[in-house]
Amino acid sequence: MATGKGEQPSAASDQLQPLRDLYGCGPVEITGTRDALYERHLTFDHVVDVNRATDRQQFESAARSIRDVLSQRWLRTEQTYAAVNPKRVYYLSMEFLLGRSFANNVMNALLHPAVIDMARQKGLDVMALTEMEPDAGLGNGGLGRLAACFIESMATLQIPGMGYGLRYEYGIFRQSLQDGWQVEQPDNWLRRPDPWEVARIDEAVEVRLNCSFELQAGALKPVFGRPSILLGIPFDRPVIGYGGKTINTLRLWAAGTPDYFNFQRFSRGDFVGAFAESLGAESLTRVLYPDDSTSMGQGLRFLQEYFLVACALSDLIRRFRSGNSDWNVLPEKVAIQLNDTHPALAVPELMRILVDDAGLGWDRAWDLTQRTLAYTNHTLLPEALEKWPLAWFEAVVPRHLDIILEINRRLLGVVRSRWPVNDGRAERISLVEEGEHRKIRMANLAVVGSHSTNGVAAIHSRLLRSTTLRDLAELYPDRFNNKTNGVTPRRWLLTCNPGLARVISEAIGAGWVTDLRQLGRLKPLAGDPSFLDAVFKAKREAKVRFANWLKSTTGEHVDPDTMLDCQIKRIHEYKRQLLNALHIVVLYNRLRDSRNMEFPPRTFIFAGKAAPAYTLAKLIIKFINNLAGTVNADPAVGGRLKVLFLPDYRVSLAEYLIPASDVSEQISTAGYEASGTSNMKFMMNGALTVGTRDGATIEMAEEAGEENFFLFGLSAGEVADSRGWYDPRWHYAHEPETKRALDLIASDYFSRNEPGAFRPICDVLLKRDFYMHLADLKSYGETHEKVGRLYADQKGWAAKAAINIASSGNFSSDRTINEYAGQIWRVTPCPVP
Ligand code: 26V
Repeated sequence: MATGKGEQPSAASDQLQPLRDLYGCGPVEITGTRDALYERHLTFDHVVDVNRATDRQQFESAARSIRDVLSQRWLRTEQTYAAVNPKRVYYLSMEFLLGRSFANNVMNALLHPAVIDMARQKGLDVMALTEMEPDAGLGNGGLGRLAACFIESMATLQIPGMGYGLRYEYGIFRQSLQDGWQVEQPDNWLRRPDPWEVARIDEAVEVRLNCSFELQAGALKPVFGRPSILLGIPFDRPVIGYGGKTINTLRLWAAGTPDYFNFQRFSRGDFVGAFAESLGAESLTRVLYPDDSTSMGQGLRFLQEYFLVACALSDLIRRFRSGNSDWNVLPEKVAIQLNDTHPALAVPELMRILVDDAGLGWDRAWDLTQRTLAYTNHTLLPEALEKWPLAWFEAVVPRHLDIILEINRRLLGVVRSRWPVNDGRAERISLVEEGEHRKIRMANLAVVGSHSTNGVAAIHSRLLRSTTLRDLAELYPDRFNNKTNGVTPRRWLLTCNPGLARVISEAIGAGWVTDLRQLGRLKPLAGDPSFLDAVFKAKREAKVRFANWLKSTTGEHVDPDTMLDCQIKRIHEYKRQLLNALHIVVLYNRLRDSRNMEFPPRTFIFAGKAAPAYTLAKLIIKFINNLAGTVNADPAVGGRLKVLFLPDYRVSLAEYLIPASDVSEQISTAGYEASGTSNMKFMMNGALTVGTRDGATIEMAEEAGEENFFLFGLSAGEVADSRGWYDPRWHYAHEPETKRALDLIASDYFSRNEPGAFRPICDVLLKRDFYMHLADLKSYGETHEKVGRLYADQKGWAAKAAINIASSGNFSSDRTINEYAGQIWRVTPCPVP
C-alpha cells in the first residue's frame, strides 16, 4: 500500500505530521509487503481481477488490509493486559450505535496519509469506497451512540476497557417515506461479510435456561419446563484508540445452539421439526428492538437481556480467573458498568456465580457484587423504565428470582428498621411491584445491587435524586452522582469536518484532538477577522459538501446559501418536533402576508425515526412531510423557506449534516431530555443552539455564556409548577399567531387529500398538551427572530460560532470517561508498549 519507506511525505501526510509527532508515532511504516495487502485481498478473498473489482470488493479489501495492519497491535494490547493484570472495565450495553468504521479506523490509526497515497496510486475514489460500508446500526439513538463514543475514548485514554453487546443480524430498521408516511424496512447489514469482525467460535460460552424455544409458524415460542442450553458465540471488533497504540475490543454475542439436532424427530420424518429448536435459539439475536420510548414487556427482549448478561459475565469471570485466584480481589480487578437497566440482571447473575459456582457466603458475595457493579440511568420517562413480570423470571431463570427475592427481603428489613413508620416508603423501594401481575423493578434492582448510580447531565442527576429515584437516594445518598455526557471529537470533528479541523489546528496546533479543552485557546480569536473568515469558509465548504452528497444520494436539493436549521433525533413528543413545525407554520403565515418582509432564507431540516408502534410520532413525520410539500411549492414563499424531512436518519447522515448546520434545535420540554448528545456535536462544529434549559444544553450555555446561546421557554421548575393549572386553550385564545397556525392545520390546509388526517395533532395540542408546546411557542418565535437578525450580520454570527466552538471543550467523551475512570471505576491507564 502507498509509499515505500523513506519516500518524501505527500502533502496529505504533511498535514498529519504534527499529529503523529504529538503522539510519538513516527511516519506510518508501510513496507513492500504491506503494499501488496490490498491486491492480495482482492485476489485471494474475492478471486477477482484487480482491475475489474466492484466498489464493494474494493472496500472490503481496503478494510481488510487496514485490519491486517492493526492485527499485531490488537494482539499486543490483549497480551499486555494479560501480563500486567490491570483493573479492567466492562461496558455492558444492549446497544452500540457504531455507524461506519472505515474512515475512523484509518484516522485513529494515523493511516490517513497512507490511504490517501494508496488511493491516488491505484486510482481509487476513497469517498465512493467509504459509501460502500453500511452503518452498523446496533442501537436506537443517544444511549447506543454514547456507548460507541465511550469505548473509543477508553481506547484513546489507554484504559483497559471492553464493550459487551449483541450481534444483531438486523440493526435499527431502515426508514423510507411513502406519501410522507414512515415505512420500515429490515436492515440486513450483515448481508455481505463484515471486514472488521473476527468470529471466535472457540471462545463460545454456554447459557442455561429453564425453558426451550421453538419456531412455530414463523414465531418464536418458549416451551416452559424444558431446560435448554444456548451457545453465545463472540464476534470481536477492534476499537482503535487515537494514535493507534491501544486497540481494545468490542465483543458482540450471537446466539447459537450446541450442534443440536433432534434425531428422533428426524427419524420420524419431521425434517423441519428436527431443526425447530436450533432455529428458535438462533433467532434470539436476530433483531434489535426498535423502540426506545416504551418498555413493552416483550418476552424476547427479556431473553436478549439475560443472554447478554450471561455471556458477558461468563466471559469476564473466565478472564478474571485466569489472572487471579482470590475471589476477594474481584472489585480491585473488575468494574462493570450497566448502560441503563437493560443489563441489570447482572446483579442476580453475579450473585449466582459467586454463591453457587464459587461457593462464597451470601454476605461476601453481596459485598463483592455491589463493589463491582455500577449503573447509569438515561431517562426520567416513567414509561421507559423497565419492569419485567415476575412470572417470566420464574419460567426462564428461577434461580435468579430466588436471589432477587432474598435481596429484597434483606433490603426491606433495613428500610423498615430505619423508617419504622409505614408511609409507603418500603413499598416504593421494594424490588417487587405488587398487584395482580407482580413485576420486578429493574431500576431499583440496579441501584440496590451496585455502588454507583449516575445520571448523564447535572439537571438529570438532580431530578433523579429528587423525583424518580428519590426514596432510593435517601437510602443511599453517597451512591448517587453525575457524569455529564460527552462525544468523541475524533469522529464528530476531526473526521467528519476536515475543513474546520484544519482551521483549528492551524490556529492552536493539533493537541485539541485528545485534549478538547485546548479549544478554549480559540476564544481570543473570536475577534480576529482572518480567523472568522476561515471559520466561515469551512462552514460554507461543509454546506456544499453536504448539498452535493444529498443531491447524489437522494436527488434532493439544498441551497448552501440559506441558513440550515436542523432538528435531527428520534421522533418523540417530548423532543417537540411539533413545536418546530408549528413555528414553521407561523413563519409561513407571515411570509404569505408580506412578500417583501426582511427574512434570511432558511432551510429547516428534520430527520429521525419513530418507534414502529408509536402512532402519534409517525403522524408527526407525516405532518412535517405534508407541511414541506405545501410550503416548498407555494410561490408566495418565493424560496425563502424550505422544509425537508430526510429519510433514514443514521450516524453517517449526521456526519454529513452536522458540519453543515448553522442552527441546532434542542427544544425538548424542560426536565425531559436527560442530556442530549447531538447538541454537543453541533456546538463543536460551529452551529448556534436554539434550546430550552434542559439536559446538557444548560451546561453548554454556561460554558459559552448565555449571550452566545438562544435559550427560551419554561424551565424544568416552571414546567413542574404549572402542571396543575396549565391550559393550552389560553394560548390559543390570547395569541393570534398561535390560533392562526392551529386553525390552518385544523382546516386541512396541509391535508387537502386526507381530510381530518391531523386532527389527533390538534387534539393533543389543544386538549392536554402534556409537553407544553403552546406554552413555549411565543418565546420560541421571538428567539428565532433574534436568530434571523444575527444571521444577517455575517461577522457577528461567525464570532458567536467561534465562541461556541471554543467553549465546547468540556463535552468530549474523554472528559466523561476520565471522570468514570477516576470516580466510579478507579482504573488507571495501562499503556501498550
Ligand atoms: C429504552 C428502551 C425501553 C424499552 C425497550 C427498548 C429500549 C431501548 C432503549 C431505551 C433507552 C432510552 C433512553 C435513551 O436513549 N436515553 C437517551 O440517552 C442519551 C445518552 O445518555 C441522552 O443523551 C438522551 O438525552 C436520552 O434520551
